[in-house]
Formats: sequence, C-alpha cells, structure tokens
Amino acid sequence: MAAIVYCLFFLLLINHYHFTTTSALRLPSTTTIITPSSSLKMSTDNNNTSDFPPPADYSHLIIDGWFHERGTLWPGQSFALQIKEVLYHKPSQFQDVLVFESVSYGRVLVLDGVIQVTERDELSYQEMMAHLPLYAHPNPQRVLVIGGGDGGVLREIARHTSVTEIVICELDPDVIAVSKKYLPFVAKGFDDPRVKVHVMDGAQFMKEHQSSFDVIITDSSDPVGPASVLFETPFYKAMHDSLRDGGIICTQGECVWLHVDLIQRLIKAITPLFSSVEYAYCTIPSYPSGQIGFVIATKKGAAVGGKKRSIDGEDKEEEVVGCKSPVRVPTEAVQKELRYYTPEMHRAAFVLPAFAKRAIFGDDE
Ligand code: SPM
Repeated sequence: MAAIVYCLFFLLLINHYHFTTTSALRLPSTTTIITPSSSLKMSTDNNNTSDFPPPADYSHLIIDGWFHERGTLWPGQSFALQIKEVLYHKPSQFQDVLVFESVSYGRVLVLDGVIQVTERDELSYQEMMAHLPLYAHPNPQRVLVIGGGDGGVLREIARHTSVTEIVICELDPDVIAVSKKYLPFVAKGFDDPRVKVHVMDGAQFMKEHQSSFDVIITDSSDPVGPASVLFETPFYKAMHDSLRDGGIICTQGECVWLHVDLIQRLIKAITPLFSSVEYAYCTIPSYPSGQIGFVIATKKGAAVGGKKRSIDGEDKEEEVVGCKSPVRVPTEAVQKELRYYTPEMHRAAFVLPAFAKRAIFGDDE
C-alpha cells in the first residue's frame, strides 16, 4: 500500500513539474520561464553556423514584472512594457528568444533583449517595409526576404497579386517556429502557397541567385551580433547583384534620432552601387525613439517584364527615378485591410526632418 501511495505521489510530482515547465505561467514578479522547444522542429539548408558565439542571457531585463529594453545602441534611454505572462524564454543557437503577453501591447517578441514585434504596433513597420518597395515597382514578381522570420513582412507581400514567388532566408529556425506558435497574427504570412522558406544565410543564398529578384527586403535586427554584417557595403553589393534590372531593395534603416551618423555612412557607401538611394521612415512606439527608417535603393535598368513606371498608377509617359512616389496603388479591397500604408503615407515617409536630411544627404539635396 505504502508503495502505491509513494508511486501516486511521484506521478503527481512529475505531472506538476511537466506543467510548470511547458505551460505559460502567471508572472509572480521577477520570474523568467524556460520552455523546452523540442516540439519546435524545422528542416534547415546546409549551413555553417559554428562561427556564432553562444547567446548571452537577458533575464536581467525583466524586473518586477516589467521588460526593460536597454541596449548599447540607445545609451541612457529605455522603453519598458509591463508583462502579463511570459510565454516562452529560451536561447536559440543564435540568440535569446523571449515571447510575452504584455499588459497594453499584446504579444511581444524580443530577440537578444531587443523588441522586434508587438501585436499593437507591428503593422506600421511590416506594411511600410513591404509596400514602399512593392508599390514603387511596376510589376514585382519574384521577391526575396532576408530575416523577417516572424512572417509579418511575408503577410504584407502576399497582398500583391503580381508576385509569383516569395522566398525567405531566415538564419534562426527557432524564430520561425516560435512565431508560428505564439504570434499567429504575423506568422500567418507563412501560409501563403507562394512562400518558400530557406533556413540559411541570406548572403550565401544571394551568391547562388544572381539577377533573380524584383524586390529584396532585409528585415533584420540591429547591427550588433549576427546582424551586423547586414549593415555593411558587401551585403548591399550582394543584394544589388541578386536584383533583376530595375529591381528595388528595402532594408531596416535604424532611426534618425539615434543613428544618423551610421545612416549617413551607409548611404554614402552604397550610393555608387545603385541608380537611386533614398531614406524613408515610419512611426512605431515600441522601437527606440518611436520610429524606424528604411534604406530604399534601385538597380539601373527597366524592370523586367514591367510596364513603364508611372506616378500613382496613372498612365503617364514620365519615367520615375527612385521610389518616393508609388507607381501602383492598392486596390480598394487591399486598402481597406491596410492599417498604416496609403499612397499619401508612401510619399510622406520620404520627407525627412531638416536635421536628418542635412546629415544624411548634405545641403544640396
Ligand atoms: N518583422 C519584424 C522584425 C523586426 N526587425 C527590426 C527590428 C529592429 C528593432 N530595433 C529597432 C532599433 C531602432 N533604432
């Protein structure tokens, strides 16, 4: 009898342990929860990923039930969100991955201590990152996304009926798997049948696919750790070479309030590569200083299979240089679904504050 009671007690204990380590828990105060990811499996392309150092632990950013975003890229300032529930917290092979339910911003994805997606405001970044280059292109068919493993940019690209193929190269399979499980509002981008997923280094993929894409979007994290190469000239040269004639790139371009020097250096360095290089931005309260920019550049030549570029979809003969005006506009049905992008917002996004315009492009622009 004693043995049966002992066994029952042991089974109860195991069950309790399993529950508390695999389920979302209420946050008492400073608790972080490590959730096993054995169910998060995904096939990977051939990758040599042994160069990356093990991810640091970012548990110290959770204090008294609040997540504090403190980064070396924005010294002396911090944005904090109150946590309702930690849903996932575990290092991947490349970075610390945290998902929590917040009190006022819905679900939040954090990589290496930096907010990537909040349910409340992700729409501005994902819509502008996708639609600025796509509506500036007369006939985008093949689109490549580098990074963007949450799927939000894919969701927006999928709204374009001219697009026949959407390829995504994301290095970290855990970001895809975690987003599919906890952030379905963005990860639904993966459901479109035109999407092909490659878990590999985007630079390597582009080397193998020269002159192949009408639009290339790099939805990266910030220039520290594995993402730092994505802000360097060789990566932009690789994007240029992987574009078809008349193709367009759009990359995460940091923030004029914080990184105007970095943006200026980058734009100066890549200007000789492209026929136009421009800078736009959107507002987004959960990113440092409440906004983020995009570097948008075009490759010389007429777009392959494209109609003549004409302003706002009107049939004008005038050739448009650069991407400051849309050459197509959303259909009424698509516009109803969009929450941030409009053709007016497209044009407005390129209008920079005087200090930023002067610092990035000089006095002559
Ligand atoms: N699809 C969303 C992924 C987000 N990628 C960009 C994240 C940037 C976060 N840091 C912003 C810092 C701006 N200075």
